[in-house]
Amino acid sequence: MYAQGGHLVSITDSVENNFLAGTLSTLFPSTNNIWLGASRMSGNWTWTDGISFSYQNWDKGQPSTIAGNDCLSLNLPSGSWSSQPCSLDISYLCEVPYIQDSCSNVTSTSCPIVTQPPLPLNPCSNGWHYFNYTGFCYYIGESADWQTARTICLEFQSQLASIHNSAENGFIADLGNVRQKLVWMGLNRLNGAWNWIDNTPVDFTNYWPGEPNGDGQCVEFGYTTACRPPDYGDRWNDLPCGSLGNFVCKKLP
Ligand SMILES: [Ca+2]
Repeated sequence: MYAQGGHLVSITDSVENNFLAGTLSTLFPSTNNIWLGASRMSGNWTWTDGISFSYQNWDKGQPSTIAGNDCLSLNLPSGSWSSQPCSLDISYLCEVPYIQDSCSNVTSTSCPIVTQPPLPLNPCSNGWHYFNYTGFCYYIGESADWQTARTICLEFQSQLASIHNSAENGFIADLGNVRQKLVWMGLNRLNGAWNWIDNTPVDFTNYWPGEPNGDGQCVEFGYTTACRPPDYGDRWNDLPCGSLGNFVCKKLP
């Protein structure tokens, strides 16, 4: 599956859901259920490609509370969702192109229906969140100063997170709820220059206007205050490293 450059499909709204259910029912009239790319193996339902699990279309009585029914299937032709044992051997659909409108030509799906068991949906360990865009796993820890946060990440064989583009910044901002909480990242100038603790290049920054203003040696997502508009909630700020905050660790699966 990954070798073909795709992933199990995610669904963001009813238009996409109805389009997929209708199209698949027509193309594969004998198929009743198909895997989608979501599971609750980490406790909450999440899409493996990292998009928000906001749109939902559960069938009556679903998702099942039965232990082990932790993977998401699309029922055909109804388009309703149910939770199924992840070991179930049913068809699955790999990534499809983003559907601009419901009239898009369905023959452009990037990989075919196949009848093989799916690969594990979340390649990260329990409590960690996979972001398909970067290929890394992320973990949110709580209430530590910057050095303690760094040590905790190292104990997990990870590093305080480096951030290299706006997609990764947005993913971490949502994951860490940074509009409500101070969240440390792996950027500091303890040796005079700004460095990521994992030694990756500083090729992306996203500071508040006026920051970094030199009042600290470590960098956090500065949570929103009255004088800072909410839509700037994913911006950064330098702060004394001894401040207590949540933090984000990052590692490969
Ligand atoms: Ca500052």
